[in-house]
Formats: sequence, structure tokens, C-alpha cells
Amino acid sequence: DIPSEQWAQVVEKTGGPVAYKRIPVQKPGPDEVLVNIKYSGVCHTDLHAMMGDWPLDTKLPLVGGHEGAGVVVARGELVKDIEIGDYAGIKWLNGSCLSCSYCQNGDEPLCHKALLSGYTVDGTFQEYAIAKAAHVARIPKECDLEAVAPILCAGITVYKGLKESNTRPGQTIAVVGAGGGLGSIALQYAKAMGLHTIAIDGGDEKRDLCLKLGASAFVDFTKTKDLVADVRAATGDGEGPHAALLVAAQEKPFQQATQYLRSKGVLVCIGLPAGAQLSAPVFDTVIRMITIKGSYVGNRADTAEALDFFRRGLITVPFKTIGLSQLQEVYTLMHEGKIAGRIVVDPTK
Ligand code: 8ID
Ligand code: ZN
Repeated sequence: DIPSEQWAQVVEKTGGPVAYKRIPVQKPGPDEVLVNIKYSGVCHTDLHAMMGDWPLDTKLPLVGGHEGAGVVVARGELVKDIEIGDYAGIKWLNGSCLSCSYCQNGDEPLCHKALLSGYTVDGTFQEYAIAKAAHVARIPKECDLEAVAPILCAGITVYKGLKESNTRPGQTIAVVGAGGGLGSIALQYAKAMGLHTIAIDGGDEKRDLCLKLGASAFVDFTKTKDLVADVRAATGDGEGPHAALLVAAQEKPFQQATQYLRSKGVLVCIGLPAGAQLSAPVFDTVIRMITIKGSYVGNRADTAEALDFFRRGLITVPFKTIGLSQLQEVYTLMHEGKIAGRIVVDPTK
């Protein structure tokens, strides 16, 4: 009883808006599964995709979305290791070739043939979505599909970024954009890993959320007179954090973050603001031995590990659920930086 038609949000032209309409339900190919999406998180990447912010074209028309949690309802003939009725998650990495040197080494996000959910293939802002069985996240049955949805991009990405930061328990990491979707979840993973966090974002709603989620300090970028000094002062010895996880969707912090890092600190860049450039003074970067790196989603093992933190109850996702029909309103609020935590959409409403 899979219907032939369904509700979806479709980007018909770059720049938007999204159109809420009926479209056909697709059939999975031999190595694919069809997932009945129960809930999908809305990531800032979905807004970048609609707006054409990046130097990589999307498919058009496009069904966005890449944080989809649901139930497998059909599978291709080659699929043997996931059953009809299993919980499954469709994440940003919809598929990869599995045989190139990147895939062989567990760097599947770097595969040149990677398929991207809600970008180069249709994603999770529809009732039924398709992904390669090899890449579908295996969601444990005891997980609540509504609360787990944001783990499928935000969770995996910040968990991987924290690993890339090379921090150890007891050290301090700054989370830039800490009140947003990725940031609020990053505070949780960092805490579970035994790190102190300095949350950086703007406004009282986000401050209250970050402190509630266990941040040791909050620095308001909209109010501070000297952000670099305030971040440094928030560490015990005034030397600054051992690392910074940069998940903001604006360019400014990419010019600033190395300045408040402690010597030998690591800047992990994750946010992808349109047309942004990184910059840092060469002299200071060299003599203080600063590392600057990028981090891009996660592989299948990172996915399973990030889900296991959630399963163990270590991660509280701050989310609010609304109907998929209201997606354009979510984008408006997101553009204005007004969403604390994550918005989750219900495709049946
Ligand atoms: O794999 C990846 N690298 C990856 C995966 C998923 C998402 C990258 N991303 C990218 C998205 O495309 C987006 O550019 O990470 C960025 C953050 O995604 P999000 O968490 O879904 O966005 P959000 O919920 O809008 O949160 C962004 C937060 O940044 C704050 C905002 O107030 C908001 O809370 N922020 C901004 I905009 N400018 C800031 C600044 N100067 C800032 N916080 C501190 N300082
Ligand atoms: Zn995302």
C-alpha cells in the first residue's frame, strides 16, 4: 500500500520559493531503498541549496532535505542487509561509488561520484524518499524518529568535526554558531566527550539555550565590544580554547577565529556561507602553530557512532516540529538567524 502520489516541497527555480505540491512516488533501483519519511530536520544547507549559494549546481526541480528519519517500505533486489519495517535515516551522503580510493579508506564524502540528498538527488522533504542501501543510516529501534532526525546531518557533522579537532577530555572548545542547529547539538556531543565549551552566538534566547545545554560560557557576538578578548577570558588561564568548531553561516567569524585560539589550537571549519573566504595573519599562525582545517559530514562509521551517542541518551536535541507545508516560513526565519536549535518537519502535515 505505497501510494502513487504524495506531498512534497519542490524548488522549481534557484532562489525559491519552495512549492508545496503533489508529485509521484518513485521506485527504488536494485541497490536502493524507499523510506517512508516520518520526520525530517531542516538544515541551513537546504536554504543554501535553494538560494544557489555554492559553486555547485543542484538538480532542478529539486526536493530538498537530508535529515530524514523513517521506515523502509520497499527495497531493490540486491538489498539484503536491511529489512522492510526497519528504521532508516536518509542523510546528506545519499550514495557513493564504494570503490574509489576515498571510499576504500572510509572517506566516502570525498568520492567524486557521491550523490547528495536534497542537492544532486531528491531528498527528504517528501513522504517517500530513496537512498542507496549501503549509505542509509541504521537507526536503532528504541530511538524516537522525531528527535533523532537532526542527528542525521547536524549530529553526524558535529561529531565528526569534534573528532577532527583533536581535542582531549578536559580541554576547551569554542562553538561558533552554538545556538543554531549544528551548534546546539555540538554542545551536547562536546559535553559527552568531556570537553568544556564556550558558546558564541547572538541574542538571549540562544544564550539561555546554550547555557541550558551545558556550555561553560556564552559570548554574544552581537553585543561584545571585543570578541577575541571575551573568548580568551572565558578560559581559566586566559590563553583561549584548544579548538574552535565553526558552524556559523556568516563570513566574519572565519576571519576572526584563529585570533582567540590558544597556541597550537585547531580551527575546524564546517559552516558554508556563500562566497566566503578564510583569512588569518601568516606571522601569528606560524609562530603560534595554528591548524586550520575543513570538516565535511561523516562516513558510515561516524554515522553509526553519532547515532549510538543519541541511543545512549547523551544527546538532547532541542527541536520544534511543524508541518512540511510550512517550510518556506522556516527558511525565512533561518535567513534572519531566528531559529534556536532545530526545526523538524512532519511530511503528512
Ligand atoms: O559537512 C558540513 N561541513 C556541513 C554539514 C551541515 C551543515 C555544513 N553545514 C553548514 C550549513 O550549510 C551552514 O552554512 O553549517 C552551517 C550551519 O548550519 P545550521 O546549524 O543548520 O544553521 P543555523 O541553524 O542557521 O545556525 C547558524 C547559527 O550561526 C549563528 C546564527 O545566529 C545561528 O544560530 N551565527 C551567524 I549566521 N553569524 C555568527 C557569528 N558571527 C553566528 N554565531 C556566532 N558568530
Ligand atoms: Zn545538513
